[in-house]
Amino acid sequence: MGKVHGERLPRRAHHSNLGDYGQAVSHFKWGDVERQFTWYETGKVNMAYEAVDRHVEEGRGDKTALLYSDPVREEAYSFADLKEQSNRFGNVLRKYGIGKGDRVFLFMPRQPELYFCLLGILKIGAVAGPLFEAFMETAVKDRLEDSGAVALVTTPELLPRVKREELPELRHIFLVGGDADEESGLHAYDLESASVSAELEPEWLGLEDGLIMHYTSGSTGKPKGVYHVQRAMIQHYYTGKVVLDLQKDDIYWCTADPGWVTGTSYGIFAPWLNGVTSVVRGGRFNPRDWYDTIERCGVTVWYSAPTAFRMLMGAGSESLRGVDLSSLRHVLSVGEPLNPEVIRWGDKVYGQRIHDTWWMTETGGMLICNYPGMDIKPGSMGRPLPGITAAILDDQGKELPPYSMGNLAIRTPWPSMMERIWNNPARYEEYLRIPGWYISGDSAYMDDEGYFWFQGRVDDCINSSGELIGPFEVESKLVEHPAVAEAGVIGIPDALRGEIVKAFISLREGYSPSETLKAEIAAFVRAGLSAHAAPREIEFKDKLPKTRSGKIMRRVLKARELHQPAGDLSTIED
Ligand code: 6R9
Repeated sequence: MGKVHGERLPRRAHHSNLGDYGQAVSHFKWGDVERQFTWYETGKVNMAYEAVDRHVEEGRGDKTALLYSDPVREEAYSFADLKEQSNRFGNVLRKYGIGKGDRVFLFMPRQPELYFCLLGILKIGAVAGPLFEAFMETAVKDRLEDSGAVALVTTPELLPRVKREELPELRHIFLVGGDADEESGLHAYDLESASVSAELEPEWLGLEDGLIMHYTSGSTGKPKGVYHVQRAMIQHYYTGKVVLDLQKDDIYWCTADPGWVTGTSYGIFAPWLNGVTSVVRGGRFNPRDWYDTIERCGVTVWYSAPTAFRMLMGAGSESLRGVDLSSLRHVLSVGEPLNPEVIRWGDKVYGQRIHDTWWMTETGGMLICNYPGMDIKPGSMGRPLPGITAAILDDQGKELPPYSMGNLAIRTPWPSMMERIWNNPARYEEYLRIPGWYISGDSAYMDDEGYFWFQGRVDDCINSSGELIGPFEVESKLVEHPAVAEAGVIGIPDALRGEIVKAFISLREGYSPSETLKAEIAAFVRAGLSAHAAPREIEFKDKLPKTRSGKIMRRVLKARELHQPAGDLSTIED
């Protein structure tokens, strides 16, 4: 564990691992990628072994795996360090009888222990469930309850948000940086992991055995537990090579938190399966800090999101003064539409074309991308990964010709496709309602060169700063507030965040509209769910548009808000 070394890598000419796109597509076989893993020899795998132990066994143990920094800590860990720390936590979990298939959740800020623990969970074949640290009580409880998590890793600061008395299945809590209280199932992570062996035989798994769960929002119902299995490693490894263009000496930085799928698939698995050094920056976003991280660590490959790029763009040239970003070789984006304006700005200030990539929590890995060396059309998400077939379908499942807008669909299966929606097989089947295809919920069109262009979500989900927010979850929280009778939640366009949450609220008897009440209601959602789900705008209405069956018509609210035609109103109440 040394200090961060400021070694700068020479800038290299761009070369594409894909070579010629057409050739790569026609010669591609997933089977060739699988040869990379132990599975090919033994029929068994373990993600944590492939991402960490394997490098130690092959003589790369001293190589830096994790370069961590936040405003107070600055640490580096080698692959050998990660192996040891994850073995230790795996042994702690085994000591408490936790093993294959058990769900073990993590609720903590980005810090090295989060990564040790997540890998430790995977080592023993348990299923990891990372939760974003900004989640509040209800959001945490819903997810732990639905998943049936038996253990949680958290910190003393976040522990008060865990409603333990309502979670009978949650038997063990490991506190990072906290004291034990064994009677109530509270274990001190630091003491426990120091007292067990550093050696561990991983649990050997099949490709269909559990790996990780991420909760994602839908337009109705509670968040969905998207369950991924070991085979996802095939896609993580491959996309790390051909899309992230990871090479042996790269210093790679994915800015996403592991509470979102990008922070695990591409913040943990893709770089480490490829044996590459991964940068993790703790703390909050701040332009100077971010540029400083790139310069100090010598980041060569950088994967971030449109909102972050827009915020950096908004920070202006002042934030760039005196910083040297010449280490950057490849810059990528995911999570929301990447504005052509941002791409042009990236060309100018980073000397790099920002490469957009499209995928979802459910797809587990990248599917439609801009590859290094490829002609980029600003505004397009790019072309399907070799091995992936994408198409635009109408609602009956008919393939549409170029330039027709419709449902963006992917031919099933692919390696990192979710294995199920936890506890909800019916919801899983909805994605597969057209035989042979996965229906993404996005609308898009394809041009005559096979590039895909994002148009919007088919459902009511709101994409604010790259985070999908389910309107139903916010509405449910809103109506818990004593003043709120009914609530309808929509996304409205926002220059910085893509979209923001706007709530239309009808008040209960005895309450009257006021700015104070708006602020109070917004704070109520912030405290109950999370800051990003809280409405940034609230409008009080005497009555909300509803269907005759009583469903609030978000579509109508949205059309009125945006001064657009509201479409078919045949089901409206009055
Ligand atoms: C990885 C991730 C998925 C939804 C997806 C789409 C939007 C993702 C995008 C994009 C336009 C891109 N999205 N990438 N929209 N251009 N390059 O973001 O997963 O949080 O599940 O969000 O995000 O609407 O359906 P997730």
